[in-house]
Amino acid sequence: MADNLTHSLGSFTRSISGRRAEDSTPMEFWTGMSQAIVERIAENWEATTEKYAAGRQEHYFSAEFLMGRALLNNLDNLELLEQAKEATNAFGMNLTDVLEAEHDASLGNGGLGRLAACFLDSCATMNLPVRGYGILYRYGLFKQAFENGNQREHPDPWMEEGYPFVIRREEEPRFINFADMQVRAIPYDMPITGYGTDNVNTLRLWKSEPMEEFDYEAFNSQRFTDAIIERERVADLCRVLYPNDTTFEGKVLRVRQQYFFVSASLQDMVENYIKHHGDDLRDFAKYNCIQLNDTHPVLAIPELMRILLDDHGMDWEDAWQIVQNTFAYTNHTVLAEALETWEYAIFQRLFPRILEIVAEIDRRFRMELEALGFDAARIDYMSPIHGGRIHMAWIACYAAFSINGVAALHTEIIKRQTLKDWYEIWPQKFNNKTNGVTPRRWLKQCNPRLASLLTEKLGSTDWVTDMDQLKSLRKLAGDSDLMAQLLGVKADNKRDFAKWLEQRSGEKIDPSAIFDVQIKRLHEYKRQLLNALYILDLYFRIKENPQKPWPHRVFIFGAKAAPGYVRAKAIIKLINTIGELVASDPEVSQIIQVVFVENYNVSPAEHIIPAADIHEQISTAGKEASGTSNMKFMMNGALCLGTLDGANVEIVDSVGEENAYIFGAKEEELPELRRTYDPRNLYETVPGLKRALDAFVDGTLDDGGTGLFHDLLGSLLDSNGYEPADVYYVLGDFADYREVRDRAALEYADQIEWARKCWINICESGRFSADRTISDYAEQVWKLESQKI
Ligand code: B1H
Repeated sequence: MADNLTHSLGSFTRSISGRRAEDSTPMEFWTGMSQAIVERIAENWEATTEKYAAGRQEHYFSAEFLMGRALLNNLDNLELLEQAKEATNAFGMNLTDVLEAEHDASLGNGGLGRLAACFLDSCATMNLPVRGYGILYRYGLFKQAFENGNQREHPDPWMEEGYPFVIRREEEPRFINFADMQVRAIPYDMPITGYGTDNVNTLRLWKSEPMEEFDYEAFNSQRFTDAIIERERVADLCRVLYPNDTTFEGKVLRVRQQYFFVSASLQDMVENYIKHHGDDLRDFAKYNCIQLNDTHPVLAIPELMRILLDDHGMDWEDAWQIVQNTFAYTNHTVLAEALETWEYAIFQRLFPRILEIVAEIDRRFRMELEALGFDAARIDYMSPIHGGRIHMAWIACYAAFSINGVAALHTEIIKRQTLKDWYEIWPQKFNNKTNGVTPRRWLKQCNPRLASLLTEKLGSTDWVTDMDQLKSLRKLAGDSDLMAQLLGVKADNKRDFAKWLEQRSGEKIDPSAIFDVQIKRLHEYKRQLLNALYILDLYFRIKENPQKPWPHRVFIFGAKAAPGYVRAKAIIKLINTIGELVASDPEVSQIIQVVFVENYNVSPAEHIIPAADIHEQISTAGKEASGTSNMKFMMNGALCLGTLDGANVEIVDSVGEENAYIFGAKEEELPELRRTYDPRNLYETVPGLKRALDAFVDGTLDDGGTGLFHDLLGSLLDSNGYEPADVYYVLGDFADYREVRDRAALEYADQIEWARKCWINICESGRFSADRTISDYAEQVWKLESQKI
């Protein structure tokens, strides 16, 4: 067998480099190995597709799939890791270097896109007939570079050097009609292997192309350049992923992207249905279900209506019934700025027929509510079209048979507030599906040392697909030798991370210090600013009393800010400037360090998370729908320093409050606290706060004369015409945060006791495996059974 992979690696690599394998680059080896993998799975992939085609299938519609790297995941799933090491070694290459050559497929912004990727992994692993549908963006999420502590964005042409894990299906094009253009949608299929199964599922990503390779008429009539420009207009559609996380941007190109991919995907589904069940579409919902990943694919609702009405001559009632039995909708945020509403005029211009259908949906909805006796104002507010805009979430709530939030607290908030009006009418539609993460990528692959320890203790690797088994190990927390082993694993991971960081950026960190990590998109509600304020205050406290036995700590950040989000960018600059202040101080820098990992992404996360001691989950209570890195950290034995928000609530419920560090105002307390909230008073009275905040503007921290730090300070202390002071309650939670964070750092000194807490977190993490989430969706929403090939 080993010979086999070595043989195919050699020949694929030679065919790519045109040189002896020995003289090929790590990138060429990566390509060669990846092609060898696709070749190996081809038969099972086709067999899986065929097996699923005639039965009931679920279709995960998402504008984002944040896949990260594919090769290690595939090698691990196919149990080829050892052979791959031997094969690369046979050519004088090292597998790690080959794996590190791979670009991340960053076709997503953050949690929502990564969740979709984890879900695909679980579906394949559980042999569920689920297929992902999305967009093949030519440029993924921008690459971040720091210049002078400021974020700069660079394009991410992630597949320009070739990407063997998508297969172009030239022969299966779909045609998409906009009022002002027609485009061809070409599917690119990515194989999704599962762990310990032969099934290979599919992620289908659409690319837009001109209707004809070439407009000969234009060419001949000397409008050659016009023809080229038209080609580019079509290619623009899939050019780039919008880099916003939880913020809606009403750009025409974005809604085009949305319609483009849902129309192509639905055409696929309908054709497959007809092929297997004939052209009477009334049983469509018996065989098909669609999960809408937030509102981005909600245009699928009127588009399926259009297909049924116009292309298949169905009447409205029959079509609407199918639609209502097909769609399920997941809400991912309660932030007002995320709510997708489109200008009426944009729909009119791009797809008038879809607008007509939405208008009819709106008309019928209003009639239904009138019949229920609702008053005019409430009906208007709830209607899909009002105020000159189309409200995507309202369409989803009306059409979907299932509406779910992504953590228990979040689901309660949408029922009570965000979607309360719909909950009152259709309580039976609402359900919770707490998020999860795949233990393959986020434990087995990224933390092989811990994985071996768990396998040793459980006597088999079965836990990899049955994470609840870890619970049985909880009782071993009293075993001090085991705790010492766990500490050894963490220490090794921390050394690995320190090495990785030094190679990547030249920064040297002390692996014996506490690694305290906050990695996530930069947003005010996530409160990286609260973290930064703590560090700044700590800096002053150390200066005051340098002889005190301060615990040594490395504060690690990773975060991208949306390019247009000025305040988020100011926070990045602030953290980097605090980092410089600390680094340039000979005393303080012996005790603490600040590291901002540039270009944070899936693969850096795989290095950071196994090395973390403490993870910061410090959002303003009620604002973070779930969070998913909290689950990854837990699985890897880091302790949560956090508020009772999102899935933190359920994590603490599982491990017990004594095995986490919880602080801050609770969601239900905040409205009352806010009524009398006076951040200026806190600034004057909370010890140290004035000193830290004054440093923003007194010359201690230099924003290069931009006024950015002054504005940040203003956002905390002053209200303006648009918003009150300190919307996210940063100063309100500061004192409690400081106390709990100080305590965590002190308690770290009792290493065995610390390890017990970490162990309990690991053992309780099964509840947060995406396998649990997906079996809940499959059973309760999708009504889906596994189909093993
Ligand atoms: C989440 C988004 C999101 N919620 C709009 N909402 C976007 C909204 O491009 N857009 O327009 C992109 C992303 N992302 C996140 O979803 C939540 O903030 C997390 O708390 C949650 O864990 C994650 C997965 O459910």
